[in-house]
Amino acid sequence: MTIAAARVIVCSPGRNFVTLKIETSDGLTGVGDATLNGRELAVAAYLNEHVIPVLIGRDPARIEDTWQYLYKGAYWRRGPVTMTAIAAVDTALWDIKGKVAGLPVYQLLGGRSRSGVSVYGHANGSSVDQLLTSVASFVERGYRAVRIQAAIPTISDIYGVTASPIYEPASAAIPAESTWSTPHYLAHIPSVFARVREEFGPTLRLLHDVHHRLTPIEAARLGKSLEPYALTWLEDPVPAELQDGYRLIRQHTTTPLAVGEVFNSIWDCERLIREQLIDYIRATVVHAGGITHLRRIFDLAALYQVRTGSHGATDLSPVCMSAALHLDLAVPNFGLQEYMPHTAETDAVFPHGYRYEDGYLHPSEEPGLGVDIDETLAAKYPYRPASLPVNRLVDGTLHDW
Ligand code: GCO
Ligand code: MG
Repeated sequence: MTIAAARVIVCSPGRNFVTLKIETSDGLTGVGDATLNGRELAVAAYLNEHVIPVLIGRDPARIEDTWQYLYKGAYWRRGPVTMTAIAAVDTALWDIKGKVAGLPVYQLLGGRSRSGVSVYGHANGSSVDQLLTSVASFVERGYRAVRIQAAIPTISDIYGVTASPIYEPASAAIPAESTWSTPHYLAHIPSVFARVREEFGPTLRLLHDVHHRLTPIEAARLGKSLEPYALTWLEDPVPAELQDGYRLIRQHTTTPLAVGEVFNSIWDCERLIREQLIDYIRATVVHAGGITHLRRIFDLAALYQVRTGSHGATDLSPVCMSAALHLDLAVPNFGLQEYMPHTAETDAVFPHGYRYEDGYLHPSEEPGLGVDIDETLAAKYPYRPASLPVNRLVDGTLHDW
């Protein structure tokens, strides 16, 4: 059996997605997510111009060899565009291998290590009362872990806080601008967690995403001030390139740390893991080289008691979510999976067999990943330019968002 064809499908059923579909000489197909939010067409061009021509005629069973071929062969290693393109190929090949074996992919990864994949949802609100209502709606639906984001008085538009039920970071063709004030944020956020704990008690798992906006000493102070509320994790407290900062934060607080949604390879996190500077690694299939490479990252993390907490925002397609769930179910050191439901349009374009039930996601039991792309439907939703926002301090200085 050989790879007979491969094509890139760019569509926008509510938001942009890039998907790679590989076809074999035996008529099997496999899909991989290649969506890099706000930079979609760069990955599409990388796949079309540099990857697809070398895939044709290769043996689809040789997943590891294909991974090495694309990684080492490019010479220019790592980086989000390259690693997202490699991830798409790798994911599609695992899908095909599952179909050949007649097994869901998690069986090929060693089988089930648990009965379901624990997930967390996103609660937020423009007032604390609105936030509490949002948390309650997750608790009613069975969620045992909820990410808490709240508006900060005096800051009008903060990324990640929205009244809309559908979360969309890439809202405009030209980046939208939000504003930020660290003093106002640090003064407000502990009182938000106090209210949530008061209302929902000590056992609901609470998370919070700082989205890279603090300096290490500010993050240390935040972690300390949140200790009474026993967070499951504080996410991306400082920009991810500044890894020494994590040591400083660690010296001051026992609030657990989660990092890695922007990481592309094991080299981005090996020090954080090896020095036990983090508690959860948030790398995910689509941006970290596919199932093959993410498994390698997770295995390294397991040695250092770092658990997984894969990114799962709506800009990762149902193809990525399907792949992530197979890995989540199989690895020994799974922690928690982010889950934000997609729009009905997206779900229709990507028919999938995973399902949510009572706080858990369950991957499809079909052979392969259990997800596909309806290309006829996808064609009805052409690509629309959409950028991620930028963030400025109140004095106009460009800041991390
Ligand atoms: C999260 C993330 C997302 C990202 C988004 C970027 O924790 O879910 O921070 O909100 O900002 O995926 O494309
Ligand atoms: Mg995040």
